[in-house]
Amino acid sequence: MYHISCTMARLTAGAATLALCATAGAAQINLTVKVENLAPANSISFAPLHLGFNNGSFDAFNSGQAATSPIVSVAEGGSGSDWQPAFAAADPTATRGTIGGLLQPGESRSSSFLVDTMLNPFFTFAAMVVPSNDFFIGNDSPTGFRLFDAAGNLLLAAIDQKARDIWDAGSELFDPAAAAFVGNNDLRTPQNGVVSFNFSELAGFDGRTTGAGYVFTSGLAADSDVYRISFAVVPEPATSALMAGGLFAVGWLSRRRRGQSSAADAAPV
Ligand SMILES: [Ca+2]
Ligand SMILES: [Ca+2]
Repeated sequence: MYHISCTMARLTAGAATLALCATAGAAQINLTVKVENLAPANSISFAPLHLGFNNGSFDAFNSGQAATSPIVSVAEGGSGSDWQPAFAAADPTATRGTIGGLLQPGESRSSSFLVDTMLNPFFTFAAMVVPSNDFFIGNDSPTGFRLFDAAGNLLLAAIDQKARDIWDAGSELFDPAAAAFVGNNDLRTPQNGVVSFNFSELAGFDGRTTGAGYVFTSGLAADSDVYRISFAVVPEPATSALMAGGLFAVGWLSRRRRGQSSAADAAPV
């Protein structure tokens, strides 16, 4: 609808069209997303971050309820092999992706995404916490993090996660021998519980050697910072090109009018 009116305006008007179309183009922005592991040295690492810019319709889990396969595929193995397709089915126009491989304490990683701020103003994320059997970070409310207002302005510079924000999916029993990053992740014992906050159980892995080679020490308190996702808008080449093209057209029109007028007057240009 918006783009149609832009096209119609382009057919009938001049400079006013430029402003309209520039606004429509600004709905598409390039956004850099940076993830940082803020946990203490030798504490938790994170599996890849699964993310989606979306319309707020995909709800991956609920606190106090049994975890279903989409969030279990993040919490028990980190792959998100069910989370990504479930997201796509619930919200086909969402922009989804992942960032990184293993993110160890002190590490950071960035990636850029082309986001339609009108269609997809909300941000949803999920990443497995390791070592663990079924721990993760993620937003319970699909509308909990609104990144863009109606005009496309970025509302949120960062999402900070503390140890108290870490979830236990309640799907696999605590067992270091079956935990990812310190044990055999192919093993599992069903927990048949519900999703709930839990970081204290992570201390049960203290002294275990991780897959990255460091000896794990949780060292976490409830208000320990563990993870940050930050957002920064980068200049959008397509918008710049559109603006430059529009300005060029206006300049060409005014030169052309001068040329016509001069020709009518039979005066040299
Ligand atoms: Ca929920
Ligand atoms: Ca568990």
